[in-house]
Amino acid sequence: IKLVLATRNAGKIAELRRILADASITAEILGLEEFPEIGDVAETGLTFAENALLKAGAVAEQSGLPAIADDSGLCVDALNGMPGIFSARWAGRHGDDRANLELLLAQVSDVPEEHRGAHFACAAALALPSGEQRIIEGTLNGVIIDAPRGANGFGYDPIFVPEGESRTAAELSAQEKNAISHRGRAFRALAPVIAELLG
Ligand code: ITT
Repeated sequence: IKLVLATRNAGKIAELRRILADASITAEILGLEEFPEIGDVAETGLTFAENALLKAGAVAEQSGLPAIADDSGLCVDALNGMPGIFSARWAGRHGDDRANLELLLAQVSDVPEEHRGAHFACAAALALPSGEQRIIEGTLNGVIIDAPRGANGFGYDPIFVPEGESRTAAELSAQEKNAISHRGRAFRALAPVIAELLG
């Protein structure tokens, strides 16, 4: 059985391959590089769930195979939940993790420690070529710190300290991050659904 991973984000791909393997998903995972005819899917939704379903649905339809997608982001309390669904292009250029992180740091620089709350959110979508779809969300609460620390993970990990931790998400091992992360939670919950629908 084959399953297409409908994302071009290298950080997500590494985490998802491990999360799915640990959740005993035995399907052969194909990357989008195996489907050069599939272009970028416009993320026109207003929520993580809508965008994850748009990505998984388009790839399932165009590949003729079951597909999973992740739409995720960082929601900062002091910024009214932004960057949220705009996390990947917060500073303008899609996927410029360093610029996004620097802009966010500048935006919270005046926010006092007690108001530094934030959460990561991930919507995990499964779509079948038949049109059948499933969606499950996961979150990870934490705080935004003043300066980046750590070299693991991706995106905003160096400035995010998960609740109950003293290290940033970028100072956790991949295994430690997956155990508590928004993505780990969402896709571990989706795993039995994948197993059931793929048979
Ligand atoms: P695909 O659409 O191809 O999956 P993308 O990077 O465009 O890749 P999103 O629109 O879902 O994906 O944006 C997710 C952004 O949110 C990502 O670029 C990071 O900046 C941030 N993000 C999501 N999960 C994260 C995590 O676990 N750690 C750090 N940053 C994360």
